[in-house]
Amino acid sequence: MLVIPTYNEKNNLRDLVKRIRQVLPDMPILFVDDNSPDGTAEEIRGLMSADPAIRLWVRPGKQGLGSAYRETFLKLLDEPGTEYFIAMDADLSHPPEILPEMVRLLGMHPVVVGSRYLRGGRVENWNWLRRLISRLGNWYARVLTRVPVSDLTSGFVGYRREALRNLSLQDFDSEGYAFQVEMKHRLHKSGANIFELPIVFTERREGASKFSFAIIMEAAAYPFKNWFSKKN
Ligand SMILES: Nc1nc2c(ncn2[C@@H]2O[C@H](COP(=O)(O)OP(=O)(O)O)[C@@H](O)[C@H]2O)c(=O)[nH]1
Ligand SMILES: [Mg+2]
Repeated sequence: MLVIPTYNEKNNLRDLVKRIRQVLPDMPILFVDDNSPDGTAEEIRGLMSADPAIRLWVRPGKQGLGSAYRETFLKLLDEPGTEYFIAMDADLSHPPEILPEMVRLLGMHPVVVGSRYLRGGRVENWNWLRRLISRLGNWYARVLTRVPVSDLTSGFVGYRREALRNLSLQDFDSEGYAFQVEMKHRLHKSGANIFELPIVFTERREGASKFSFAIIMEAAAYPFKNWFSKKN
């Protein structure tokens, strides 16, 4: 199952679903929308009328990406059936064309990360400052957490059900990029092997990024807090 959180993504959805359906015609897709003011949920309901494998959960208001994933995974773990969950962004930054390969790899690995910083991966349409922040952030998070993954802030991640079940998701406390780092860190500590697959990440053309100074600060604090609490 694909799990796609949305906040004001109305203009990306048609293309997103079209590109997913070209490679995975029947894969269930769950959108988790935080009651976007731009009418994202309405747009999704329109797509659902033509595609019975699309589902939508609407939450009452914007509560953050980490909270969207935590709440959704906790609910999905109570529903039997689905073998794996693939988290991806709605803004077409994560190439849907790689999904069949990710699905294949999830047959062999508990966690598969779409990585920009592996040979063969890259980022398109970011300026030097945005690239530098991401590179430095990843380097710093990797040094402090010691998780051997080249793209710790990636949000394009496939999880086998068993990998998520061991995590105590209700105890997480981060949003934004910090959430992505915390997920990989906790998976690594739980003993899960994390496999990386190179991807070409393309910055969004439609809609606005939720990237902000507060999100950078939170992401900077997570590895530090963690490192500090381990040493003392
Ligand atoms: N449900 C939900 N989705 C969110 C929230 N914040 C961001 N998203 C979604 O998370 C994905 C990544 O967000 P984006 O703004 O592109 O972040 P960036 O790629 O770091 O610039 C997109 O699909 C957003 O619509 C939120 O508070 N709630
Ligand atoms: Mg984005």
